[in-house]
Amino acid sequence: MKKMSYILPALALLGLPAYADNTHDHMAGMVMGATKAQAVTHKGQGTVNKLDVLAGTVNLTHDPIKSLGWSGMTMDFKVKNKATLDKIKPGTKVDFEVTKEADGTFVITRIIPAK
Ligand SMILES: [Cu+2]
Repeated sequence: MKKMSYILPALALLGLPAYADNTHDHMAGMVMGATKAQAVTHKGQGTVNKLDVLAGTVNLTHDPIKSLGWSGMTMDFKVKNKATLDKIKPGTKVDFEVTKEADGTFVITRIIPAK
């Protein structure tokens, strides 16, 4: 049974994605084409479900974001500047801008109540 100890780890390696996104499959292809130096801003619209001003996080249901290839969904974001959450509360419809950080996470750089 010695061979088994080689085969199993090898299979596990093959099955691993290049990086893991534990919440959203639709982000999995996004890293490939991205240029490191450029902070590309993507605009989105959505509705806030909940927020944590102290932690600087917001959960929102966003519409499809074509520039990212995202379909509409509900997800958590970090916000760059917690003060931008001042005018936001659960149920607020928002326009927002999001950029991808060097570590692959998506961070909201601007979020304002939708007109
Ligand atoms: Cu999403």
